[in-house]
Amino acid sequence: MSTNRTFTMIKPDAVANGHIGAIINDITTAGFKIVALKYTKLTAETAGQFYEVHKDRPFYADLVSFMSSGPIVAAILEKDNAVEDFRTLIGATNPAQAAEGTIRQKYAKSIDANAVHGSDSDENAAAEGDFFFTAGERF
Ligand code: RTP
Ligand code: MG
Repeated sequence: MSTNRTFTMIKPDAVANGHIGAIINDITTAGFKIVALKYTKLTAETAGQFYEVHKDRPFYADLVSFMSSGPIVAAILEKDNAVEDFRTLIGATNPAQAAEGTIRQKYAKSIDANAVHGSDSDENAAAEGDFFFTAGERF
């Protein structure tokens, strides 16, 4: 089952700009089923833990600061080939390079404020889902 799941966050920029509903609509229209869903806010500490894999990258401090700057929506999504198909749906990390019709092309403003997160592997999808959701919060 977990190999057909991915994890996403609607990032603080997209929440602040009023795009929660449109992004969830794009996700479900693309065939993803919502397994878990939560409106919450990361602290600097929890954002730092979530992005620990990037801790030596030059953008880490800005990323942690941005991701803890406002509320986010976290979700676990299910679909065949979920990880790869979801990254296709959201588009390139830099919205200036994101394909027409992708979520980042439509709703993101910059490489930092890029609207959504999508897991990059089945292993990370499972770990990231576990970071936010207990077993009893998945349906
Ligand atoms: P995400 O994890 O958010 O789905 O994005 P991604 O896989 O496309 O990109 P990743 O390499 O995992 O980077 C995580 C987030 O860090 C910011 N970033 N900034 N200034 C930069 O060069 C840079 N590179 C990455 C982005 O906001 C990216 O989503
Ligand atoms: Mg990533």
